[in-house]
Amino acid sequence: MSLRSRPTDAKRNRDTIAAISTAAGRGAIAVIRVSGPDVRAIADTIGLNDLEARRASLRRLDHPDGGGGVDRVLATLFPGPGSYTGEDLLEISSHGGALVPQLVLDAVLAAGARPAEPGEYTRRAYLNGRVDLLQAEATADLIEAASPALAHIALQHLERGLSRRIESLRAQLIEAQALIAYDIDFPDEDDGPLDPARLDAVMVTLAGELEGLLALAPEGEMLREGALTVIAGRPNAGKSSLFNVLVGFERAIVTEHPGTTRDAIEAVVGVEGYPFRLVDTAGLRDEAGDIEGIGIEVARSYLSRAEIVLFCVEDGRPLDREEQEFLSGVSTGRASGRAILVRTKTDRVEDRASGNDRSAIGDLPEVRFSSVAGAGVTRLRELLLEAAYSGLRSEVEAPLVTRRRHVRALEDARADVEGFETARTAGLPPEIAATHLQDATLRLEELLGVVTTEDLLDAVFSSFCVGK
Ligand SMILES: Nc1nc2c(ncn2[C@@H]2O[C@H](COP(=O)(O)OP(=O)(O)O)[C@@H](O)[C@H]2O)c(=O)[nH]1
Ligand SMILES: [Mg+2]
Repeated sequence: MSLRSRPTDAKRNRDTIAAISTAAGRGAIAVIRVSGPDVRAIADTIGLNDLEARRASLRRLDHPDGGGGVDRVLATLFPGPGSYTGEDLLEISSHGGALVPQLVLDAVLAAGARPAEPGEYTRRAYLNGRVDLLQAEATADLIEAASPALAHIALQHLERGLSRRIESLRAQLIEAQALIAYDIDFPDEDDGPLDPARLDAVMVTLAGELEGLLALAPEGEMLREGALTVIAGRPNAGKSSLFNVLVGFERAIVTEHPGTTRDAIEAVVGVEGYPFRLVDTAGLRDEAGDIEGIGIEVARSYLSRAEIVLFCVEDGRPLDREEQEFLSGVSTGRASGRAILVRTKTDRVEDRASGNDRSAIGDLPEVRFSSVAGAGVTRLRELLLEAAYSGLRSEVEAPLVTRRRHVRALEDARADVEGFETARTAGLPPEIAATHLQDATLRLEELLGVVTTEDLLDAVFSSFCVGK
């Protein structure tokens, strides 16, 4: 694997790039950004000559091939290296809409820039040392955030909250290696040989912090797409009605007839700013007809991935064997311990014959709910938050990893730290054991982007939008 740049990349990274950085559509203004060594020359060619650094100037922008003005714009030059990208950067605020920003971009391209690739501004910011890789990812997270909770975390990462935490872990790893190296080089110094307690202390802190970051990681990942919350239960149990109450408007088909929800319907809802991806599925039953059968397959495919299962049963009706089996299946599956029993239609309990079933199912949390009377919603929201985000909510300011890439790097680092401890306990020579610590350090450096490969950068930046 090649570290950092290939020759072609080096050349590509010297191009001057341009893109419309605002979203398409009707709007008062649009922002076109131009970055690279030729920015000033390009600015001169399109009528934006002699721009004062970091001061917005109202100018007429011309097409370099003549034919009159394109727009009146506000142009600001941010000279490198103190700009977003670390290069000379020109920001042009033009009028918005479908046409004008495109004409401005055309003029800039005609003057010698090339169209920017997705994420290329931030990639350059990273390559020029303006941000580390975690901050670059946080930029994308902030743009994509659909929930206040993710936006909050992304902003924290943008301000190096996570980076500082990882750097401190890296410093501890290096300290441990220094202690070992000192012991190897000067085994008979005055202080005597390395005090194992000192190394132990560093290793304990390190392992604890890695553990802490990994413990909250599943919640961090859930923040990106929402905790997958599958509403399950027999036909007519009140699933779609529950879905509608949670979504807050009529979206699923609610029907008197069993089996009308033919496929899954999804909606992302925010509970106190935390995202849940709600799925309404067809009822689970084995004597299903064809159409219902499709829905059941959908339900099962979701269930294997579900973080939470809201299992609906009409209040007062005892769970039959199949339902009980299903629930015990859930609690041994992925959504382990995350099933919530929803006793539905509580407004109708008097109608029912008898036998209010109060038998607790294991220690499943349960809620009595009525979509008609609007009862149980508050309790249900609490249970949802508890099931998906309890760790995060109790440690709001803790840096949180939000991506698979982060989790993998931290898990690898943890394995390396464990490898070191095993080697040390087995009495291996310290310089051999310490190679595990070097590996762990490398994992964290990759996480920060201190060392990286082009492949990794391509993977990180390809998910960005053009203009970022
Ligand atoms: N009285 C009462 N009826 C309800 C309640 N929730 C749902 N229903 C009715 O029960 C039937 C089935 O509801 P639905 O949400 O479609 O169930 P699904 O098949 O599980 O999706 C419909 O006639 C609903 O109007 C409730 O809280 N109270
Ligand atoms: Mg339904």
